[in-house]
Amino acid sequence: MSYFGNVDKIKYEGRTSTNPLAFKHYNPEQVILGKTMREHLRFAVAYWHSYTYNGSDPFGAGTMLRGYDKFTGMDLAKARVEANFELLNILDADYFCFHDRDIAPEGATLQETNKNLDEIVALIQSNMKATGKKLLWNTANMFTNPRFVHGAATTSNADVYAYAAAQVKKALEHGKELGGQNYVFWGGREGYESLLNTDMGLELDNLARFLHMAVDYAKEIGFDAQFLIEPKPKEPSKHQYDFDAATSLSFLQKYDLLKHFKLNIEANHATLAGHTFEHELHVSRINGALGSIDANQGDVLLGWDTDEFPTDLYSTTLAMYEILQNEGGIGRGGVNFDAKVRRQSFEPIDVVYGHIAGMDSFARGLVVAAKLLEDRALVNVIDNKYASFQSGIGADIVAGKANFKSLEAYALQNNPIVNKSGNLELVRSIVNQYLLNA
Ligand code: XUL
Ligand code: CO
Repeated sequence: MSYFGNVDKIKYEGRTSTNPLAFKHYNPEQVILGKTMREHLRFAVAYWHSYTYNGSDPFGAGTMLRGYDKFTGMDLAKARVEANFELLNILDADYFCFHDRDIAPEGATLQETNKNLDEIVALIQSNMKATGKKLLWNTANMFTNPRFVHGAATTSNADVYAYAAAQVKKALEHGKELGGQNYVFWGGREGYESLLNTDMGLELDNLARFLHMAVDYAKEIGFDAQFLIEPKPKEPSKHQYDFDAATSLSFLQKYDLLKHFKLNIEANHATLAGHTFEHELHVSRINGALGSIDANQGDVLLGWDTDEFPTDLYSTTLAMYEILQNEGGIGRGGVNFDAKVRRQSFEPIDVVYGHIAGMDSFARGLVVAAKLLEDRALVNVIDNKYASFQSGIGADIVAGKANFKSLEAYALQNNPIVNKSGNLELVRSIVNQYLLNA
């Protein structure tokens, strides 16, 4: 059975190709700065947007036409597994990601839900063995079911807290079984609507206790995945506790969790927080916490999480510029397409086009970013701008040899102060030149 119209594996045909079912820039085995594109990018398909999303929005019903829609329950879940491995093969993508509730339906009890999950995880595992495809990360959906109305690890109801813990325990066991590279926490309902009825201190303490329990249990069962927090400022919560990278890092530091967690940075979450994608990647990187990325893009005209496939080359270039400068690059993380086709792109082939667009955009970003680094095009500009810290009083400051008295003595005799231009317009035109020519 084919769910994507018997499409052959997508191949690289180069930038002059007009074949819509070919890569123009993603050439998996091409070596850039000592690693293949495949190794740099570690592309992953998101189960939820690719197979379970039906195109509905707050004003209208689902529009997606999918060959497995004729099934329900466990039959539907099994058909989606088949669709997943078919799409991974078509895209030549090595990884996928899922929430527990994406892959198997909830039953009437937790026991039944877990039984459903176990069965699908076993099916996924046999497909992974047969195809060599890998799990980039899994996570627990603790936001869709009404029981999470007040949150999961930050709920006001201890019974829900216990349920959430049971859910994550199971997810960690499945992550281990499937050899997951990472395990993600995105706190969809971990936030608040109004402080008038919220005990924020208790909620944050409980969230930290929850994460410590997850770390302890993973250790106990020998699941050595990298734990990741995915920051997002709002939606569905009005205020989410993992607002952005800096907020998440300060939470992790306060609760002594920094050594166990890195961040999964999503482009559209960055922009919702009033930052650029590269800002969030940069904050993570300089704090040694850049773990993985959710690759998508928002719409400047809309204020919500539109999760579009990334096609903005400026953004993918600056994202790859950060990733290439990260120690070990993307490491055991990857480029996960947390992206969905538009409601009007309802044919199965649109999911393929969306991924090709995203993969080519990141591949192009990788090439341009590598060239910018190789030529030190921006590094030289920055070195020049901060040259005053290379010698004299600046070198003393950096070496920790200065104090207020020595700085005052210097300032009193240093007249006039001369600043250098930041040359921002020149810098921007250099980036454009590389985007067009690299
Ligand atoms: C929601 C979002 C999630 C996480 C995983 O905005 O990005 O899908 O990536 O829970
Ligand atoms: Co995401």
